[in-house]
Parts: sequence; structure tokens; C-alpha cells
Amino acid sequence: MIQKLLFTAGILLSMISCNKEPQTHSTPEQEEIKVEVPEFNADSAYHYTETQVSFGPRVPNTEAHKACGNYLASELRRFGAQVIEQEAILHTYDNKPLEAKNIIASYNPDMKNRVLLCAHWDSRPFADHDPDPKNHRTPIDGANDGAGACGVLLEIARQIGITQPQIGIDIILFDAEDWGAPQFEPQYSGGWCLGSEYWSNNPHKPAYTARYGILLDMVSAQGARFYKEYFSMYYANDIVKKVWETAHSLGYSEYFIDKRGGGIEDDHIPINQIRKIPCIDIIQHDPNNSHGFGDYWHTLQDTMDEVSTETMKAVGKTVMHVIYNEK
Ligand code: AHN
Ligand code: ZN
Repeated sequence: MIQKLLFTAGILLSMISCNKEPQTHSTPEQEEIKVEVPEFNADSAYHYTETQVSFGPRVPNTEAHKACGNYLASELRRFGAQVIEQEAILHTYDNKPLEAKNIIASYNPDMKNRVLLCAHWDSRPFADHDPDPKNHRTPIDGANDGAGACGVLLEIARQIGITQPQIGIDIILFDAEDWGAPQFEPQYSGGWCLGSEYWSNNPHKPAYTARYGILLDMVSAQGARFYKEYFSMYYANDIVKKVWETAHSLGYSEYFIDKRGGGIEDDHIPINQIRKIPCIDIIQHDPNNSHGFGDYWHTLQDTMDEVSTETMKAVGKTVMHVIYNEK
């Protein structure tokens, strides 16, 4: 407000003191300070997504999961991050032990001002929403539900490795998000977000905190729409506003809808409630679907065929503009 008044006063003064064409004068106040934001390469993000999917479903306790976890950690190291692989035995809704690994990549780890970016890297062991009940116990590719958001974060990591923003960044790829109780076992419930819950109780650095967090979940599908998720607005409404306004300023209002979505139990819940870091969830929402997600959700149709570089670009570019504008 004060800046606005000074700016207006500056224009008025220059108009009074100058007798012709005052609008051609450029005062320091009129020069916009623009931050250089590196380009987000959506083809790279697509490639990182495809590579994850090529391992097969990243279901904890499988070889594909182990191999993909090593791939993600080694890529993040290649992009110059300090990487911690946080391993833990976590327990499913029906008390099965899972060999889980959160992958934590830090840039400028000693900086106090930090932003946390996160996604889950595991894929669901059950296609329990598949139209064909024969597929309900089959693990999914999770091209969008898992790999796509990690693909976006890997490309952001690559860019940060080249040009650092003015703040510290942590990128966490959480494990064991998607082993929630399946539809075909209605006697059970819960079991989601085990990796983020573990990290929230056991952060990689004691008393770790960040200004805010941005969780990406299902941000790569063709035609995806992102609505303002309920818990994100409850815990971190200023971040929701900042992200949506940034997206709109970049021409992505078609993707980032200025409407409320429902509340989703996702990795941002333990981050908000246990770690107490205000964290939003950018997650695909389809109001025409009874479950609220894309048609492919928890089906065998969640494949690379559904992945769109355009959607990934809208999200990747938006998140990069947000973090490179922080100081
Ligand atoms: C529930 O269905 C309870 N939460 C959705 C979280 C999720 C699953 N995100 C991706 N897969
Ligand atoms: Zn899922």
C-alpha cells in the first residue's frame, strides 16, 4: 500500500515538474524488478517419468521398487543435491512390514529460509478401482499417480542444480503413500501416507522446518485440472493464493481452477499436522467422478498414454516461478 502511494506520488510529481509527455519518463519506481526464472523442460520431466514407469510398478518390497529408488536418488545426486536416503520398516493397514525409503534432496542445506517440494514415488499395489474386478489385486503403473509428479520434481532439481534460487530447497520423494486399505477389504481402513507420516515424526534433520511446502500429486495427466484443495486452504491459504495467482499470470488458468475442491487425505496432512509446516497439495480433481480423481485413478489405465508434457509444463513452470521469486 505504501509502495503504491509512493509510486502514484512519483508519477504525479513527474507530471507536475515536466511540461511535455511526462509518460515517456521512466522513474526507478516504474522499472519492474524481474527475477530470471530458468526454463522448465517438460520433455526432460516426461523422460524421468517414463524411466520410473519402465522399472515396473514401484511397490514396496519388490525389486522394481528398489531399483527405481536407487535411480531417483542417483539422479538427484547427479543434479547436485545433497541426498539422504531415509530407510524404515513401516506397517500396512493389515500390519504387513514394508521396506520403505524416503528420498530427501537438499540444495543449500545450511540456509535458514527454505521451501519444501514433495511427491510420492511408490505406486499402488492394487488396481482396486479398475472397471474389471479381475484386476483389483494387480499393481498399477502409476504413471500419473506417482511417477509424473516425481518427473516434474526431478526436472526442477536439474534446473536448481544449474541455477540456484535465493532460498534453500528440499525435495522429498515420499515412499509408501499409496498402500491404503483397498475397496475389496472393507473391514480395513487407513494406511495411506506412511512415508510422509514417518518423516514428519522423524525429520532428516532434528527440528527441520521450512517456510512452506508444496506437494504435487497426479500433476501429469492429459487434461488435468487443479482445484483449491480443502486442507491446503485450511492450513496454508496464502500459499494456495500465491501459487494460483502465479499460474494465472503465466496463462495457466485453464489448469489452475479458481474454485474449491474437496479435502484429500494426502502427504500434506502429516506435514501440516505433525511437522507443522504449512503445506498445500496440487492434485488433479475431476468433479464429475464419484471418487473425485481422474478416470485412470487406481486402475490399469494409469499408464504413460495418459501423460501430457503440457500439463507437466503448467505445473513445473508455476512451481519454479514461485520458488525463484522467493528471497
Ligand atoms: C485417499 O484416497 C484417502 N487419498 C488419496 C491419496 C492418494 C492416493 N493420492 C494418490 N493416490
Ligand atoms: Zn494413488
